[in-house]
Amino acid sequence: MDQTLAIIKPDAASRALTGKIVSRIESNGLKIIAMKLIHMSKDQAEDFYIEHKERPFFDSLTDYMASGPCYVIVLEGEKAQLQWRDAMGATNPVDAADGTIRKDFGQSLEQNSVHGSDSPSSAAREIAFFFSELEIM
Ligand code: IDP
Ligand code: MG
Repeated sequence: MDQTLAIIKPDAASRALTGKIVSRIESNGLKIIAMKLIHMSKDQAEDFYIEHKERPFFDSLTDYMASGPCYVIVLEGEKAQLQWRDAMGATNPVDAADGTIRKDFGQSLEQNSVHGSDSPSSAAREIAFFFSELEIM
């Protein structure tokens, strides 16, 4: 079994879409093995997205991620990273396939409702960023 980190980003958490997104997770056969509500500081958002530090959208992205509460979730399932990214859809909601979360709920390229790790190594790093071993079932 693989694990991945999902985030219900501030735009979705603030529009009361958490239940709908959790329902998509569960109907895709992914299992929630840890979940908590957090409000990242700007510093924490910058650390989390460090791979994008040189990108022009870094400052705006990290402001947004620190703008309100979000849910961080550990998912378990076969090929969890791929499966969850399929359910999320393309980064830009305009390009996301029908039936994906970003297509249905995303508000813009930046405020695209959900995050998912893009590889086993990023999943390991991102899960350890938010959770201790004790917090994961
Ligand atoms: P991903 O979330 O689909 O893996 P990444 O390229 O890793 O996409 O970008 C991380 C996040 O940064 C995106 O989910 C989105 O919120 C934001 N983002 C990516 N590209 C842009 C952009 O060109 N303008 C504004 N925000 C962006
Ligand atoms: Mg990414």
